[in-house]
Amino acid sequence: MSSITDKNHTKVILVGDGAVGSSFAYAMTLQGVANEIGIVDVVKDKTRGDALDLADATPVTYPTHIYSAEYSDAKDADLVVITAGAPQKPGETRLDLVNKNLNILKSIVNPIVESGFNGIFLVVANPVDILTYGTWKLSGFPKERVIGSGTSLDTSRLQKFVGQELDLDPRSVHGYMLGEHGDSEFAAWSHLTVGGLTMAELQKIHPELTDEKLQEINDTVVNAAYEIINTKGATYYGVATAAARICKAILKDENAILPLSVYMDGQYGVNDLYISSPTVVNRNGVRQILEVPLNDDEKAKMANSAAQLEKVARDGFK
Ligand code: 6V0
Repeated sequence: MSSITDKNHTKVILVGDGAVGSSFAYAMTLQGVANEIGIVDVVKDKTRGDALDLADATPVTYPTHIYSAEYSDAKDADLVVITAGAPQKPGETRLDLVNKNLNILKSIVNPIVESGFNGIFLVVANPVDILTYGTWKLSGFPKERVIGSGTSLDTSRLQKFVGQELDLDPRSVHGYMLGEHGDSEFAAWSHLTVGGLTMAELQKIHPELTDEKLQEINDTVVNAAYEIINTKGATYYGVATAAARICKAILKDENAILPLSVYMDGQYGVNDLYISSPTVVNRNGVRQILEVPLNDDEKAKMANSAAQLEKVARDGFK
């Protein structure tokens, strides 16, 4: 596929200026990821206020043009990031959100495509795997240019908890949460490494890392969102920073490997679904899905995750 654009100027349209969207715009501004950020939301006063407020940060961060935008502004954007949607309520699973957010998605993707947009969609709104599939279907874009944030946040949480357990920098923990971004996701322990050591090798020198402890870490990651939602009502800083990381990998043409929700075409035995896998991303979107060799237990978990998503996708888009 040819490069979407050769220009150095990078432009992002953010749709959804709620807790996640505004935190994402802030993370982008602090890191100078894009030259231009246009913000769209049904609540216009919020986008105008946030654009002014965020622009006040740019003299001490990076020169970034931030403004309240319309869908038509997407026509020459490199990336459209979708964080619009109803947030998860206490007691509600991510999959419960599907019908609410499906209608919102339609009202966004259609005018974006009509604008002449020819870049990459990054979907963050939940249930992210389903809404990414929906964005791919509604847009008619190639699968390489429709990506979901998937288990990026969950993988950060896995790194954080393993790092805490070993008293190590979480960035030195290399491993992934795979599957659905939701209740059926799982830590792929069989290929997690720290300093080149596999989990089996780590367990020899850290006897406290029992199999029960690993299960506990897995469950803590899976339930992390619920714990935060039960305290402050929503989660946003973690996911916003993960989304900014993905945008940076794309806009700076990094060829970085990130755990993303991508279209499966037989990988892991999964077909015609979006689900998370380590993926090489660059300025053209998905360069390559890296299919991690899973052990039997992990294969069963991936199949279960796919089955959960398939059920919802059938009701929603298929
Ligand atoms: P929020 O604070 O209610 O913000 C949602 C925003 O969307 C509001 O500003 C709305 O006005 C706006 N909106 C609603 N409908 C439309 C529309 N049709 N067009 C334009 N804008 C619209 O929610 P919050 O920011 O907390 O969450 C946003 C989404 O992110 C939800 O779906 C969450 O479930 C999801 N999250 C995804 C995570 C991930 O890891 N992928 C993590 C946390 C939250």
